[in-house]
Amino acid sequence: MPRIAVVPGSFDPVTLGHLDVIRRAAGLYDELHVVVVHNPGKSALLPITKRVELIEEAIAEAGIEGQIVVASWSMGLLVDYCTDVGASVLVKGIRSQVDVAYETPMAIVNRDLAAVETVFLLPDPAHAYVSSSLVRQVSGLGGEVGPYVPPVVAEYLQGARER
Ligand code: COD
Repeated sequence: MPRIAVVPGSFDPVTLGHLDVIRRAAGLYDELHVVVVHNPGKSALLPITKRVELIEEAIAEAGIEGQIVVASWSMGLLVDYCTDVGASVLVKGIRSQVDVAYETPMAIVNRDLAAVETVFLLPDPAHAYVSSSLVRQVSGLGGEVGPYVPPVVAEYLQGARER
């Protein structure tokens, strides 16, 4: 049986921190689904279709090896997506105690709901402070986001500012 995992997130936009988690998760599983999920607790910058497109381009640009599917999910519980594609694992990045506090209840509920386990990966220290909200803020105020995001995302945000 192939080992299938899901890396979910808002990815608004995908950052070098996300890409590092995707790269390492792709090395651990036979098939990886990177799934863009709307987080009702956050106000979005990019439409979901654009986030999917940027993730696909960033993965290609970075030459990340492995069988990777990029998708979005808005049909209900994330574990329903997992069940649909035969995934038994969610992979999430943990940067701080704040992430632990946010992710722990969800991990327990997802295991209760559908026997989907959550695997937490610690960040690459080089990107541990990077978040999409930081990128949105820097970009919105006209700053340089190149150190925090894949080149394709930096180009897109620069273009969006000039339009
Ligand atoms: N380094 C390492 N990991 C990182 C970094 C970084 N620099 N930045 C972000 N991450 C990790 C985050 O900790 C998270 O695990 C993941 O990457 C995605 O981050 P974001 O910010 O793009 O996405 P979030 O946190 O807004 O996404 C939250 C989800 C939508 C994934 C979450 O709310 C969820 O799992 N929802 C499920 C909805 C559901 O079914 N609920 C019912 C049962 S719980």
